[in-house]
Amino acid sequence: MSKTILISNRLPVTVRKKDDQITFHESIGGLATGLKGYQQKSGSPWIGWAGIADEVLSDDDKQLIDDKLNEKWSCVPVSLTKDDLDKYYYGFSNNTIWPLFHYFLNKTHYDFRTWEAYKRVNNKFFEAVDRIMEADDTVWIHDYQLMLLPQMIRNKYPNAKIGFFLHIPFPSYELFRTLIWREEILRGLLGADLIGFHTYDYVRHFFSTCTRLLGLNRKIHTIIYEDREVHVDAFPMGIDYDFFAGHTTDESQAASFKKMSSMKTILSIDRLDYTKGIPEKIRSFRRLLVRYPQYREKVRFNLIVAPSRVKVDSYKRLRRQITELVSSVNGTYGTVDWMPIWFYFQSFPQEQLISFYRHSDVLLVTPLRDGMNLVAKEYTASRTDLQGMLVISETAGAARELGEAVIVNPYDYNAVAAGIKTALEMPTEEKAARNKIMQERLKRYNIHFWVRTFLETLKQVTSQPDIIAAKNLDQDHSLVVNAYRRAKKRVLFLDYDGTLVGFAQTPELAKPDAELRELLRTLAEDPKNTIVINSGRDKSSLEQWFPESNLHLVSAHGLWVRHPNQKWKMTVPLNNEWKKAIRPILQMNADRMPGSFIEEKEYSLAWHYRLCEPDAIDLWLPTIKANLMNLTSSLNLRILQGKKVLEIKDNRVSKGSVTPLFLRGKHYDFVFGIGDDQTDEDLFASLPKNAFSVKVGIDETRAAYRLKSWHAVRALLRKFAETGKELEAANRL
Ligand code: GDG
Repeated sequence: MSKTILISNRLPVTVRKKDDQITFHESIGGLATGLKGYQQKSGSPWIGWAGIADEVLSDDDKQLIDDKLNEKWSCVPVSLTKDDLDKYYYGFSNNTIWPLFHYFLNKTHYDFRTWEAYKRVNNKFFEAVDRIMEADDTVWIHDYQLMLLPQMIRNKYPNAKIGFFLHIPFPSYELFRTLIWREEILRGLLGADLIGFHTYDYVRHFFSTCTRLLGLNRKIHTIIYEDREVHVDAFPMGIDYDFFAGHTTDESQAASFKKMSSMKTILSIDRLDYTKGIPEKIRSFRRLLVRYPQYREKVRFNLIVAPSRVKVDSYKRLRRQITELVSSVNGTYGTVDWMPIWFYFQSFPQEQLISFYRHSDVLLVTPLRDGMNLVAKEYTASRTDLQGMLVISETAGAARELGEAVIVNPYDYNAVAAGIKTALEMPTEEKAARNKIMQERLKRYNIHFWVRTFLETLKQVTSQPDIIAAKNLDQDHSLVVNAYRRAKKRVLFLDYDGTLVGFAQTPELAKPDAELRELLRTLAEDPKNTIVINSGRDKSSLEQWFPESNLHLVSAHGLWVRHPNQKWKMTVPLNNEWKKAIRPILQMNADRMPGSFIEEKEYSLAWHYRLCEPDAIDLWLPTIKANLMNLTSSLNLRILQGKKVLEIKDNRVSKGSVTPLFLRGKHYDFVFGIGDDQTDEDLFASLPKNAFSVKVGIDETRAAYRLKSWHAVRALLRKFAETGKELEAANRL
């Protein structure tokens, strides 16, 4: 039976070793808590690091840890060395990706060694997956430490169902593009079938990055990547609502909180991190005391900071900065009876956190950037009395769902101070009304809902029947290879760019490689074969690239033909009068769209817009097309939508218009036509019914068959060549 494998940097269980004693502890954090419930129920294996460096452990320790984690928690530990942790975790993950994705460009460090470690450790995770993976398993990968893993798994398991969820923000394209390894990261992620983010803003940024950086096309919810559709959507992570709402506070704790109840209390709980805006929060609190002095001696601020990455210098500095700010505020405004800020640099047991939630009038969540922020949700859920009010910054993902809270700009101290005042003074009924709406939402979109919808969506997007009728030849070449073997007289029409070679950035780079030359030579030398290179390229490129005299060349989408040992011949007489009317229109658009240009071919005008801003194209293309339609309707012209190109061409010239020249009176018993873009549809349409028409890629087609990429085309052509050689050898015997 197929299983679902969970993968994250940390396991939900943390291992510690003290005085040679190995102990096991529950990991803290939203992700661990969130997925634990699902894992326990489903028995899914969970792959991750157990929180202890490899060097610290003896072989016996490792065996014990492996066994215990496996038996008791279905966990599979990935062992990481101190060097891995330094470079992959503290280095690339936390010094490059974390700051950049949280918009801290000036804290983003680049180091090739950490990038190498990131690749290496992602591969370690892959090896761990590989050990337990079966072909039809589902994997759910979590977070920014493992962004290369989806593609690594895809390479070995092309049919695996792969989901990826990013727990931190996905930044705007303008930020993301500054990353040195932007393309590798993006392609790593695109190995998944489903990519989930907390909010639609992140989804939008991801789409915009894929279209701009990789020139990919998108549909409403999907990105077309190579031969697959990658589904991208928002899945805001929820909390275990019933746990927080149903939790009973123990009496002794309630009593100690009552002691501070003579005062209004403001609570803040963050991990020590510069993204959380802790110094800014303290300054905002100081602003409250300055602007609204009536609150002096009337309010107590419980500032809880959970230690994190404490060995990192910048975190040490942040801690110092917080301590200094706290003592400055306390020193300036404190009195004999009153200390404004109570600073706790420690982690609390969860029950105690809930007590804090229940006894605080205001929760102040003001990160400068935060993927979601579960603390905000936990607080709101814990307030079963419907009292208390959340003040949250608009740059936390959770603000998108908690619109009834007081929403502030965390950089604006006056606004935050005013927000705290609003929350403190909000009438009881209003608080109740707002909290009720938020609680209803949190109750519904809880953690179970999150897990369920993500996994159901993954199942749905990976089990969609092939929407395109064409039969896929990738798994099984035998049908076409057998027909090739049986045939006595064959013709093969081969498109060039995107079919025989991959797409190259510049036309010069697209010239055939040695393997392709050899392959075509072998095929063309077979006396049973007629090999036609049917391309949109100009005559001189084809001539230069294919000097072999036994290939038939068709250039300019069928305008010119050159048979072996003959001269180029024009297939239709051209009249280019129409260009005078169309060119100015295209020129006007080209002038208005930076990055676009016009290419004039003998029989067509092509407007290329590959480098244009995709939003501008989405906006203008329909209008431009409609205008051109009007103009061309009375002429013998056709508008062709290619890949990032709009071509207006003489209707009599097409890749299909040349096939009769080859087929007429020839009685081929094997007709094969292959191509990857819109212009090849004319070829497919012109072939006889029993022909093998093959589309390369996943776009809609009238072809009968399909191959996924130019690599697959090469593989098939190699089989043709081998078959030919086998037949020849058999004949010689
Ligand atoms: C990432 C994203 C996103 C905190 N202090 C203690 C403690 N906690 C618990 C809270 C909460 C969790 O840790 C913190 O969750 P957050 O969402 O606030 O932040 P992160 O875990 O840093 O990180 C974030 C999240 O992933 C989920 O996708 O929301 O944006 O950065 O559950 O209650 N728990 C205990 N003691 C503490 O002192 N026991």
